[in-house]
Amino acid sequence: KPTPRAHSYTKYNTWTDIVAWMSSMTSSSSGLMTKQVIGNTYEGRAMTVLKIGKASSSTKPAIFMDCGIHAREWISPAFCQWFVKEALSTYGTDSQMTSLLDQMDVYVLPVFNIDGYDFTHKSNRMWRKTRSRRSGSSCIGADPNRNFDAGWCSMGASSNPCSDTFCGYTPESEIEVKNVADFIRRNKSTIKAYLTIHSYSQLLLFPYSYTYDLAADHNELMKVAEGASSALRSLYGTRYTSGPGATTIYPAAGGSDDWAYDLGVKYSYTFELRDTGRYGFLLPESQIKPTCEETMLAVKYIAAYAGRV
Ligand code: ING
Ligand code: ZN
Repeated sequence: KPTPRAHSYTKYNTWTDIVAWMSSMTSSSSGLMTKQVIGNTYEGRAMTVLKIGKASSSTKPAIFMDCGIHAREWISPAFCQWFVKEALSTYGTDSQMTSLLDQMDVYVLPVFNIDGYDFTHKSNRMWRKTRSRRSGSSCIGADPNRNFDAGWCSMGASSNPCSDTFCGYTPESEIEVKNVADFIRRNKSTIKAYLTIHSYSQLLLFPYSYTYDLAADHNELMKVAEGASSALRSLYGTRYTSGPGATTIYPAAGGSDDWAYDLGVKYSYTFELRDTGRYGFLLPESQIKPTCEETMLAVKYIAAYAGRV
């Protein structure tokens, strides 16, 4: 059995590496981070949410962030790992991170679509969907970002199980989607922001994607997105475009941000990280550090805004 490669924040880590990393980070966090299993994937892997924040006797507002909804978007789980490292290592020294974690809890799901992520490391680097099977079709998986109960399968999604944007047999038919939706429903009263990290295109999207109608909070969501994008750009000049999904990228129903928003999580955003297509999903490891550093500024901006009193 080969020795697993040591954990590195500037490499694309395997699921096995990430499991070991979650345990060691939790143990060494001095109580700042706890982990909880929210359910298993289709293939039986434990979906673990990391809760980061200073323990408090009163209820704190929270943010939920997931990475790796789509298997091949490797920069996304790399960002969640970077975020956790930064949160734990700068708490107590960085004033913004300290007040953020004093006032709020951040729930991080480092890899949403674990079965798919593992498959991209072992068999097909360009796999996007889950790995669920159903009798009646030889095609595998559904698109988790078409499987949420938000205008489900009405546009920009396919009812063909062989399509890369297959919406699934019913809303939340994918167990990974159901596990996350159940967790957010259970914690709905505390969750003020929902952030989901994808790649690529350098976009900061917000509802709606399932309709061309503007969200009730459109102006505020746009203002916050533009503030976050300019914070991001301040580091290396990377340009992001902000706007509603339907007109900024393409119409697509069943997405997690639209679902969270309609549930009542107002600050609901989809990030599409670097690049704009030169490398696409195959972003070189040399770009992990700058991408994560600049994205931290945008995430901290939204967190500070959503947690303001
Ligand atoms: N893009 C997203 C996708 O799922 C998206 C765009 C965002 C769709 C929000 C629906 C809702 O297609 C990538 N790159 O996955
Ligand atoms: Zn994606």
